[in-house]
Amino acid sequence: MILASCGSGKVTESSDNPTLERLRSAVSNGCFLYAHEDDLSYGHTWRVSPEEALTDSISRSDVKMVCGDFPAIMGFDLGGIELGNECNLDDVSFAFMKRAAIEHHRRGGIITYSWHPRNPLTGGDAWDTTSSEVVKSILDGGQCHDAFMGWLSNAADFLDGLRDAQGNAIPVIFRPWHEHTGSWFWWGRELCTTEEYTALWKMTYDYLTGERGLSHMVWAYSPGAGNSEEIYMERYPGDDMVDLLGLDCYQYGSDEDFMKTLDDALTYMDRLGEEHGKVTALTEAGFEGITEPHWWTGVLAPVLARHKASYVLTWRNAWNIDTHFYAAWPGSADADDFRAFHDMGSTCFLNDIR
Ligand code: BMA
Repeated sequence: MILASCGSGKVTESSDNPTLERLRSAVSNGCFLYAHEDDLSYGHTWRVSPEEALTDSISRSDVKMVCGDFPAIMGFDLGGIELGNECNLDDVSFAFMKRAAIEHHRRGGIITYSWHPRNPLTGGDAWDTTSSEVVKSILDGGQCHDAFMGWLSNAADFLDGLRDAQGNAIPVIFRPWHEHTGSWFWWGRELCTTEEYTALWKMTYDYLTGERGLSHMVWAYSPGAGNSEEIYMERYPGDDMVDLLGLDCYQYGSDEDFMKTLDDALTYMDRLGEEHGKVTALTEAGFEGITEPHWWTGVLAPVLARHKASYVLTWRNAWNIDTHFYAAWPGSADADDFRAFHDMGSTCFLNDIR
């Protein structure tokens, strides 16, 4: 049984999903977990190449190099698994992704998966919004239904392979069909109806949990930011198919604008979490290139301190795009502030939860 400690409190044993229980206990201890996308796969100046996928020691991490600790949660993306590719859309080998997830779990951490699958109707990528028939085409009776069920099967095979040394399934957080309140993915708001979106979620949920028996996953719902509570909940699939209420919220303008947008959303999410009995989280966040050196303790942490989000995941530090990073790296302008963020009593990294 996994126990987690955070701040001064001690967590009780799980009677439920152990991952969900650890998130809940962080909140009841007044803490939140820090998560980083692709943290073990590459950083601002390095990467595990596909050739190193089976030999790398799984020890490099920009976050660890800066603050001495791994993130508590590691994010990975399944985009490309649907086609049976060797690497995902950001060139991370699925073989490495599997090893890294199992190792992070062994070290006491938590894993979350997003998925940017390609467009099953047009053959384009997840951002191909040229047709508003895509979701309809993959639902039962649609022309791409059978092919898409094959895609889901490939994703299920990968998720089912995430097992500890004893063969037990690892209870990952799964976050499909994200940012659907915007219209930049083929499953976005203007690309399908509410009924089609919720049917897509149900089809995904029923297949993975029912047919494939992946009942240990934590299902995260993650609309984009900047919307009213009504839009946030417009396409909510239902309490029986969601475990966690998430939010994807990035800073594009001033600190004040970001803080207000985040604060407004987390305010109604706190309430919705209570009403629906769900834990909440900032499932994606960040400020590309982090040009504000005190962003961690001066912008992000003060808003989170007012709310009940169980974790915050900042997006990836791309090794091949100079300004595309969302966590500190050795020598980055925000590195001192990131260390101060790590040292705050309210933040949990891997050493705090294992
Ligand atoms: C986006 C960017 C892209 C990346 C995609 C999926 O936000 O980081 O470069 O391909 O996420 O990870």
